[in-house]
Amino acid sequence: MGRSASSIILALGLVSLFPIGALAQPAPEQQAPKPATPQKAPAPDARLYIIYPWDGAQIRGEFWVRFGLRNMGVTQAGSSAPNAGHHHLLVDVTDAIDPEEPLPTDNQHLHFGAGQTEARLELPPGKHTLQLVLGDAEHRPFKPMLLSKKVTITVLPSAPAKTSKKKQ
Ligand SMILES: [Cu+2]
Repeated sequence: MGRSASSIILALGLVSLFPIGALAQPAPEQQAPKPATPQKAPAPDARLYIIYPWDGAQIRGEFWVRFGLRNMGVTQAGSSAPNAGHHHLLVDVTDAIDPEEPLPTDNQHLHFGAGQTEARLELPPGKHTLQLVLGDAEHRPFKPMLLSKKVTITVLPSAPAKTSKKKQ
């Protein structure tokens, strides 16, 4: 067997291996670092908490959620004001929050990028959890994360209408 035969085998091996390697390793351009500022630390004595509703509350209908933050300030999304962030309300979120990434935006991850400190919610009857997480200018958690205690509430079905059995 000459040198050419082994070259062919080597070439075939490379051809078959290449696509697997390409799938396993992201292309270099996808690994380019994002132009992100480092995540900030929260104030050491900061506390994030839900003022209302309290844990175990039973609620009928729409309700206000009131956000509490001590020893830090509330600012707008995009603002890099020192010692400040904006609120995010997690509704029925069971998966852990990624400590490095911006919080998702969907109906379970509510952003209050104008600096709001309360929100009106209407949830279907049943048990629900609410939790706050403070986010930085880029919607990322602080490092370490500043989270509130998780509050569990029960939304009661709406009261039966008194006129529901009226005569036709
Ligand atoms: Cu946000």
